[in-house]
Amino acid sequence: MADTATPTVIRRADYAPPAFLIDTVALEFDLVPERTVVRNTMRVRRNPDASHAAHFELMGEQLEFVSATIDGTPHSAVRTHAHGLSVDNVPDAFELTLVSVCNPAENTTLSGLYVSSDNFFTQCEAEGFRRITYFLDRPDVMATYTVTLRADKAAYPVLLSNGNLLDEGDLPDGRHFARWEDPFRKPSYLFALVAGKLVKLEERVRSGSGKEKLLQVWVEPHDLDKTRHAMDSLINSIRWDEERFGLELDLDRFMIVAVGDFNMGAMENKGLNIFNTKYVLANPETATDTDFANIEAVVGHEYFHNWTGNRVTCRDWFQLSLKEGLTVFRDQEFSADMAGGATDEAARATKRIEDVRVLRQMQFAEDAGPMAHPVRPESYVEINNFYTMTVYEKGSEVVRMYQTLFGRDGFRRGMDLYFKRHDGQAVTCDDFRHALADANGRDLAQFERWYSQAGTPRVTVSTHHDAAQHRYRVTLSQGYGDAAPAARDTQKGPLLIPFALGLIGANGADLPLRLEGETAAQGTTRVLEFTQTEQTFTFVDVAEKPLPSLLRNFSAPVIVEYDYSAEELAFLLAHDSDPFNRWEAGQRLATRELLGLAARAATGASLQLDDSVVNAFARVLTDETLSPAFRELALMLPSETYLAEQMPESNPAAVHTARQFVRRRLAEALKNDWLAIYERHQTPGDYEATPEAGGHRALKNLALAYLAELADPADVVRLAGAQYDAANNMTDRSAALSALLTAAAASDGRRAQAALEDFYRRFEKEPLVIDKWFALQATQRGSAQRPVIDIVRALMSHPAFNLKNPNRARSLIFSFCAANPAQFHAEDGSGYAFWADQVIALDALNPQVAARLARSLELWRRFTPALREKMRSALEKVAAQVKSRDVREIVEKALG
Ligand code: B3K
Ligand code: ZN
Repeated sequence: MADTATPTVIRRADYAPPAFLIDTVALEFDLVPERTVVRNTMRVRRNPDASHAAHFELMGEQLEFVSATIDGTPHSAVRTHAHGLSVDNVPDAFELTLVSVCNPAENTTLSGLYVSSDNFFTQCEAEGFRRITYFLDRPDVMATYTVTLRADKAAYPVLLSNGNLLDEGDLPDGRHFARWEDPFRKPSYLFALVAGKLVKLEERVRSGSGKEKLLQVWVEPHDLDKTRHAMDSLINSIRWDEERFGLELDLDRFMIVAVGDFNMGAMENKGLNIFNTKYVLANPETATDTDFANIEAVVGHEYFHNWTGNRVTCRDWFQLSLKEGLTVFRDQEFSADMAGGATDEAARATKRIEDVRVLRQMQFAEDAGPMAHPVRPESYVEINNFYTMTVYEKGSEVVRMYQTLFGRDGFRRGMDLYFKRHDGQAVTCDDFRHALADANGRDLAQFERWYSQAGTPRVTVSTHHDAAQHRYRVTLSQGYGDAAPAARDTQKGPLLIPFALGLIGANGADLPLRLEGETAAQGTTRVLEFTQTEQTFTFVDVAEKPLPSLLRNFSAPVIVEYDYSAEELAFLLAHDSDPFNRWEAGQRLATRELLGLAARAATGASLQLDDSVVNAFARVLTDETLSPAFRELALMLPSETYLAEQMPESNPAAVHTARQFVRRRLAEALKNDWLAIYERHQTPGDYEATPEAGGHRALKNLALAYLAELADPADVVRLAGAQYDAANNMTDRSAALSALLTAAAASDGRRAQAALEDFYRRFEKEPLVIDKWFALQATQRGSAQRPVIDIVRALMSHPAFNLKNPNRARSLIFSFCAANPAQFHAEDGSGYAFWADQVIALDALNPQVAARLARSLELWRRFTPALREKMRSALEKVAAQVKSRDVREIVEKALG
């Protein structure tokens, strides 16, 4: 597994079509954990569109070669080598049969064929298929597959693969077989098989054209009571894609399988989606409202890939955002439609706010560091390192901008043309852009820069009101500010930025908008097409000086700089008709205050909170016209990670002090309001997984979390303790436990300890809940007497901890290193030393998971000097010992 040689850089510019094509693949598996034999028969021919190649080159990794025949006769000119196998002297078209052996039981990378809880699973994207058989493992080689699975019937009663079941039956010696056929051509990364002791929830539905479809959710037997929500989410996804995009399920059968050991969220294998249990299993006792929402989103995401990814796939991995950005956009729209339909803007906005918060906190940070890359990267060493926030989330924003420019109908026209042109093909981001441009009669050449330029654009706004002429001028200028070196090299010129804007009058109402040269006003929100480095838009008939509401609904993934006063922000928070910008105003107000306080905290100066912030928060808190879900989002302060990144030098300790100070001040100043909210938003009776009920729980639990900040925690210990005991759902129970842990810092902590013990006993048999138990402890506040690193180190030896299980590793190690900044960045460097040890340990087991963890230190250059030096030594320690290409790429880029 070790790649000791200098890693090869793969470049987009070097793309060449494959010299050979594979039309059909017949796979036969004899499934045995330690020694699975795979027989692979391919129909191969030369690619008429490629230059002649002397050899047929197939990729292979961790395979034991057994035999090769060409057109039925043993072939002598087959050479195996470090990266696979070459066949010399091949005819123009031939049938090649290769037999090889792999070892799923020992496969801790969870890429290729592996064993989890004694069952077999596969994960092939991006380059896992070559760990199963020798193949031309690249997405522009599309074939139809038939798959025969043979295994011991008692140990592996269920045998699944892509497509439709052709045949099944018994074999001698207690074995049995199943044969599957996928009628659609697909790239190898979409291959899947599952074998084991699984049970299913099954449902038959009719698709839009009246065809019957069999839907199944497969899980381990004890989890059958947690499958209903995933099934409902699947049915809703099928309906939604028919209604919104006219896209129908193309197979007779669609299966989802849950697995407890999985590197990421889920995988869109054709007709056989494989999911991390975290994104399938839910019932009210074990899953939070957030879990329910995430399951709906991920089930939707993988289902939507059936068209955006599978029917039309990527030509090469540089085009990854073609399927991922587009499919994230589709899942975001699905969730928004499920929450608020097409018209409830406030309900849709809560989803939008959550998505933008993730983008800003994670993607903007990525764009500011050594891993910065365009939505369509130019090069990579390990493709698995490029399943990034940029490719996914910024990619989704890029797709959203087409819809913002052309409207829902124009976007749909573009999608229709895209499928008409490219169904069954492996294509590029340019092909997608051309379809959108052609369907809408537009030239989108400039828009291409969104795919090729890295870094977060900054839009600086200045305004001028001419009271005599009743004109209002808005001048926008764009650039990238002080971009990271990795981003700077890619920046060539101005972007086409759809900049949505409104103007608000003194009474709080939107003004009708008429641009100079127009005969009449058109609406109250305008999407300005901002294409120059600097551009001025002049509005006429503006008698009084308005307040601008900028970048409504976050119409482009940019940073907006405009000098609002605190009063103006409070006004926007109270009046903006755009719910996203109402939230945004509150965040700007809080961010500014918090950064000022953090700067003071860094010098040890005393802290004081401006009344304007308390008053603005009080108004939102008590405004019963606002939905509880919106209020919860508006009252949540920006995260410590986000705030630290906004400082000239990141100082996590100072940010923590400032944010804690503000939380406590808001808790104290508004104590009675929080208590009233806590009472008013109870949800008695049976648990309901609706957005409304979830909004009440969210606001109520936010109140509890603020109350837990009070210097005297007696009240909250009583409330949270009672809530913990009485809870009939995981949202309330985990929120109560979290509040008890927070309050423990100011009390003796016995109640928290008792609840932690109870929680463990109660859910000992529920791995996903035990993950929460680890995560809650890893992200807790801690104290000087009891730093969280000590707790985390102790938990590493807990019998339930297992480094090989990615969910468990994430719940303890990643939670601490990425979600507890004040403790992780402890001055003594203990967090970094722990991080280095864990990256090195994971590197030997599972490079993909290790590489994710490795990224926790990539912004080290932006921290205060003392931390910076300690981070550098930790990175150097990892760089000296790393074995995998995955981790090496990350730490070498970080050390640069
Ligand atoms: N396409 C997969 C991700 C595969 C990651 C490989 N390292 C899941 C998804 O985006 O739907
Ligand atoms: Zn995806």
